[in-house]
Amino acid sequence: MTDERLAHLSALEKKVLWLATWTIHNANHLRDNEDGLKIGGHQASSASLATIMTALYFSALRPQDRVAVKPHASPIFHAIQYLLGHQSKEKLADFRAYKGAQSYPSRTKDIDDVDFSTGSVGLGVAQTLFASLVQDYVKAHGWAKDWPEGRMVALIGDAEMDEGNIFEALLEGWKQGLRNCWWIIDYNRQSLDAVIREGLFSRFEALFSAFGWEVVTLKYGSLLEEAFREKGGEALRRWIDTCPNQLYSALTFQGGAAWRKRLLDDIGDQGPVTALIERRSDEALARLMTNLAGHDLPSLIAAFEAAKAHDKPVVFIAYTIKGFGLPLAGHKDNHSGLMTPAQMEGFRKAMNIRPGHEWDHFEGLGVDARKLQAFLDAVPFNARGARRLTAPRVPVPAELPAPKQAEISTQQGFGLVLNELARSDTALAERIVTTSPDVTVSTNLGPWVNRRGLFAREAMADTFRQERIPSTFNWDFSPKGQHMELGIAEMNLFIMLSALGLSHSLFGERLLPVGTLYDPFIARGLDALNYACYQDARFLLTATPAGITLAPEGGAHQSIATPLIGMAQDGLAAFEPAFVDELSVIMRFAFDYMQRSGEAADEDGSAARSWLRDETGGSVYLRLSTRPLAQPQRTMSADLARDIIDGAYWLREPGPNAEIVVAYAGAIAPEAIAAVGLMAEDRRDVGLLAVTSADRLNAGWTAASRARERGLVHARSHVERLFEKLPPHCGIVSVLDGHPATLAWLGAVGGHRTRSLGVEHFGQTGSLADLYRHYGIDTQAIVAAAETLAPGRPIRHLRALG
Ligand SMILES: Cc1ncc(C[n+]2csc(CCOP(=O)(O)OP(=O)(O)O)c2C)c(N)n1
Ligand SMILES: [Mg+2]
Repeated sequence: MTDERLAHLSALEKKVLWLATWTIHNANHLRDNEDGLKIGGHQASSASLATIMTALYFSALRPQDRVAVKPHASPIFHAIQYLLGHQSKEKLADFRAYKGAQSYPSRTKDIDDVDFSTGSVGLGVAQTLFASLVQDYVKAHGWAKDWPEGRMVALIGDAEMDEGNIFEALLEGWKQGLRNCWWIIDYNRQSLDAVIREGLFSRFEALFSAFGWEVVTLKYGSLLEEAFREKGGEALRRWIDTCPNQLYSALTFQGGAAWRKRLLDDIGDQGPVTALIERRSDEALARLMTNLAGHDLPSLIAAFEAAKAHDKPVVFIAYTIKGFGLPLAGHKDNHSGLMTPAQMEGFRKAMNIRPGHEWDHFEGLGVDARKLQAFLDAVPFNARGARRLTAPRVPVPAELPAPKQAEISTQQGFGLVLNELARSDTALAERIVTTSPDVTVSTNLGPWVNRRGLFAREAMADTFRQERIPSTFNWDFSPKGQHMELGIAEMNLFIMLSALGLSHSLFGERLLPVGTLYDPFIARGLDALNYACYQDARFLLTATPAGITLAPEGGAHQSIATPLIGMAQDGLAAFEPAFVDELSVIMRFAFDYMQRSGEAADEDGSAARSWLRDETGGSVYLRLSTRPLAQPQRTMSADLARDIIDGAYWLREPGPNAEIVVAYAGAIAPEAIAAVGLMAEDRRDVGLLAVTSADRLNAGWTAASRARERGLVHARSHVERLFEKLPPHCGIVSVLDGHPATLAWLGAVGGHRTRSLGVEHFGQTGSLADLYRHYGIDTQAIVAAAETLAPGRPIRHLRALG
């Protein structure tokens, strides 16, 4: 590296640290008097990564490389993007404020080309690994020809390595032959609360080596390396190597005089070591002792260049100091530490920044601004400007096949629809990629996989098939396969979906990911699901089987809360169809919805029909069942299809004097239908509402309500239109195999008394009839609820049922 290049990089390192520190200080200062809330976490934590990120962004990275930045290093990231022209001064000045630069890098909320959102520690790390696998998938299918193969890079806090999902990902990465992935551990030996355990690095080394990663330990900077070569240097190295983390941190905080005293006390020999120490001023000694490789540009750049020679995954264990370059450096409480105004003034002076010039690009650097700008203009990473890609939409046919069986479950229906797609020769089928954590066959993906094969970069034949042993499933792996089989780790499933579902944006190639798992195990990967939605990844999640309907499986496999998750999870439209013609309509919608990227309408369009933000698109969650149901004999009309997507339709329209409406969702349909039949003689004009999406029905209602409150008096949502003609005295009994709160709000739409049936307590084994009875969601319970809600003459069949 030339001296000039190094000088430019050192200047940028300083500038980045200044800008980040100022951003945080400024934000604190602005809001000091407002709410007294101070920003902890960012200052020391950011400083720890300033050098590494300078070396990466201004030297090592290329446009095709993608990075997940440790959450608390977001000010450094924003500062770098500011210098590269992708972040505005206004957004930096509004850091953490309304619509300002985000506290943690956000793909959806920040304007500065964030590759992966971070915030919930551990998830961004794993995201880079799965993104590498997706890149391999895309390349192996012969796509992304114009976009070079990139490296997926994670900047990781050392305490972040405690998150279990990272280890789940490591194992999966090893199985799938991970390449092109760099993880850089910011080994500052500090977490949020404390100084971390001794010797953690050697565990990391062993662990990563075991999974086939190259381990690069970056411990000493070039100053230290030089000092070790002096006389007495070996003794100094030995002292550092055995120095406990706590002590190193404390001395770093205390500075040069403290280093001198401690070193002389411990290893002073009146000979070479003492001379080595005494040759240096306090300041120089402090600089030497904190010259860890993570703060040494030449060491970092050399290490990154060396690692570029191959595509093996590499972990860099980079020794750093939390708060490096700031007065907080090393203090164990510095996570929430903030520089005082006096300290900030000192820092400003040291950085030569004049008041009023805090945001100037080259203020105080003492280098030729034009040359530095020329250097910035030539930064390889920025050669293509912002790097967010797009991909055209894959056409979705007007209809997907609907299985015609007289009796069938939604889970079987799902398998059959995909099987029909697998047989077809359409762009849609080509772009679908399925994935499942060891429940491929048991969630009915088998037929699809039989036709489309499993993905692996290297072909691997199914030995059973080669040996001519009969088996229903063909388990051949090839680079053309379209199913990514995962081990049983739901976290991995969701992060994989997140990576697949961002392929259009990361690699410029649209994939339509379909992931399957058992419904209750959504909870196991819930934060990763939330993460995937937060960064706007697009996928179809099929969760099956669900609820107590899988009766003999017992409470450990029965989901209760998932319908509420479906309603509450932003970015995820949840459906729970009962019949497979509904499912086929919903799957068609899903493949289209996953590809939409329009602006959200402002909830002021008087033409809005559903009041849903459908233009923006999103991911879709299907809650399915293994319970075979007799299918309605009907042809799918456009109106019915639209109602199914909007969330509900009348399976039996209530009459003008309706006393009762039964609203059901999902596999409990036969009980609801039977109940309505039994009541028909004793209650007037009974209605039966099929709810296909409590989520969308509810969202439309709240949006229309908001619109009315803003003066759009004619705003009406789908559910309001459905209930328009219900007389005020009509009662509503809602029922589903899930938490009753899912549909309990229906009564609030038009002010109708409501009784909501569902499952509130852990399930258990038994027959379907046993369990529906026990939890009060069977026909008898529905009729009993209706009778209580709409008093009148006794419902004769109720007694017959009892
Ligand atoms: C899942 C999750 N749990 C807890 C937190 C709160 N948190 C933020 S950073 C952090 C630890 C910071 O330590 P480290 O990763 O070593 O980074 P450093 O502060 O040293 O830069 C914690 C516990 C979080 N962001 N995400
Ligand atoms: Mg740390």
